[in-house]
Amino acid sequence: EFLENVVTHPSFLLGKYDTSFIDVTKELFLFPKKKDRGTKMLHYIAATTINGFPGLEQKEKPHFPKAQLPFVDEGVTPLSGTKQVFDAHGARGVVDWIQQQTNVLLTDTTFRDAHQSLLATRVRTHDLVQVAKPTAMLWPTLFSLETWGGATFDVAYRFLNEDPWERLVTLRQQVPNLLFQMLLRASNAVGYKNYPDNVVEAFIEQASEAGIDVFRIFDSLNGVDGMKVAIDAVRANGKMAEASICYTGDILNTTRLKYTTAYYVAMAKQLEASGAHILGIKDMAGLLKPEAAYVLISTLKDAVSLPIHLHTHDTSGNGIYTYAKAIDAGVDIVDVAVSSMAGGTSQPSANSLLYALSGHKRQPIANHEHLQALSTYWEGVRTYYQGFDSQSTTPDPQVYEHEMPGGQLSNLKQQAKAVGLGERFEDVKKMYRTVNDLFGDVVKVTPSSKVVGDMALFMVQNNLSARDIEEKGATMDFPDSVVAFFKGEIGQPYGGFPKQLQKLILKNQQPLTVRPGEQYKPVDFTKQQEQLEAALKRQVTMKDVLSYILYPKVFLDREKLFDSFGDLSVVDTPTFFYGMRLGEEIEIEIERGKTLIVKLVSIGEPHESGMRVIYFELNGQHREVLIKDES
Ligand code: 3PY
Ligand code: ZN
Repeated sequence: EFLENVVTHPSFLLGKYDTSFIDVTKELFLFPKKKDRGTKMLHYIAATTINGFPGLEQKEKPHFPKAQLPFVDEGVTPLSGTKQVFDAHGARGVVDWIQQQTNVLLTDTTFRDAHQSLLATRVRTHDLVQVAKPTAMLWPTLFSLETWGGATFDVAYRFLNEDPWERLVTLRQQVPNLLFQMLLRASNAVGYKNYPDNVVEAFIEQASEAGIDVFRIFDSLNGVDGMKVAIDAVRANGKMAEASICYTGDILNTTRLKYTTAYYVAMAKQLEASGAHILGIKDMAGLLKPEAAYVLISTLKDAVSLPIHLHTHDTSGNGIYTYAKAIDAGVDIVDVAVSSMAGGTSQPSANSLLYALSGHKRQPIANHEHLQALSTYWEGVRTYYQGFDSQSTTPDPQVYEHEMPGGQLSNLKQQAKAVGLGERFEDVKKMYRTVNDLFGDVVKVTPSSKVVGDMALFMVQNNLSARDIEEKGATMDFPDSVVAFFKGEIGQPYGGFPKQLQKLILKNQQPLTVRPGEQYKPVDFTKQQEQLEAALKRQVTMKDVLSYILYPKVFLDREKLFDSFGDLSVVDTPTFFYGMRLGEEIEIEIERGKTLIVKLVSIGEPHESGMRVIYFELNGQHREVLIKDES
């Protein structure tokens, strides 16, 4: 692909040239357009060293001890697991298999929800892929690994310069024995708004092909209609539909009568009738208290014949207790994370649960030492992400009042800071609940939780009370997400919208009364593909097209970054976030057996234009990179 250049030119090779040669031989100046991989990487490292990483305050690279990977023999294949049951007997076979187990089964969320809830979803494929095979080897008794979905999809493109599809395919290659599970927001797919049904269907098809076996499907307002489209598509692809109920409120609180046990039972029956293989209980904020868990799970076990999979967050500190009661009530599967990535706004600790159930007839089957080895690795990895770590690891029983989902708690804190309300976060949390009550007590999970969060910030920022909204709302401009919500664009809340408030917010706009997907025209994929190919000047895959439909700007921005810096998946995480220290030497294995040795030799003073020269050695060769100092 190198164009003809001076040293390869025939006249040059024959020694037939004088100075006029340069004037007449224009092709001498056609240098290769694309920088090579090493040069692109040096540009990235230089830019990050000088200008830092977006969202990280600290620029100077700290000294991180290298995370210790558990030793596993590369030549040994992991023990067979649920994936083999699925491949041999299909979804129905897995359901039967679950129902034959005495011991409670576990799903490990470390690869998805744990870091979404603790580390702002920033964990990179680089750190996941190394521990994927060890996890498969050391924890073959898992029901599933949650590896994908939720916020990981857009964060990969938006902040990590990664392709989430590639992540999935790469992980799948390392884990032959476990079911891969993802979180799918029903009609919102992995986005924040409703999409046409054919987008949701195509997304499920592609995710199935890339390696997902179990789809945990939920709707942010517990709307079964919107979930049905996704359930049907999952079944059509021969995969497992874990249709989920989002748990909110408190079934044992006799003063809150909207979300009762009867409400959850009715929804569970609808989901069973809609073709679910597994019933998920998605307690996204960790509101399910232990006694309530016992009542809910035992009632649901009687009401439906599906296996039940419980998901909670340990925000209150009561997670293990809730699981113990749910296990006594017969829950089939619970979600946990390895200890160093558990607790706080994340899932309860697998390691702790294993100890807690010593002597219990349903104690999960796993090996303490193996879980500890995995936890040790993650303890090391977690330090790399300290700049994103919410460090919300102490129990926050206040969650029972504010009801904010685990993934949102740290996120909203950042958002509050960004609009100058960092000092008033306590007010924001209280306001979150006020907004919930004002909106008629709604299910709060992505994206409905974002609506409530946006409204809470809006009210705290403008010093508004619920009463102010009711009295003066007619003349106010509300946040876009709030208007869209009251228009019915993410669905109809259970019990409907508060009518007065809806009028105040929508002014003269007419709300939808049907499922949003019903009024959308199907997307023309061929047209989208042509558009995208024209914009990128390359061939694209259906996966690219879907990402572009879900996140047009984010997808195109990432493509630009990729053009400038190339594939950064091989760069270690401390270097990815902080660049290099002066004099530091690192190794980058760009492919198996091919390693670049990079040394940062010196950093030149800025020129008047703000440009600086960064001097590297790359495999012993002197290299200079010119970077604009943005500080
Ligand atoms: C998501 O939708 O990303 C969630 O984790 C909701 O709890
Ligand atoms: Zn969760």
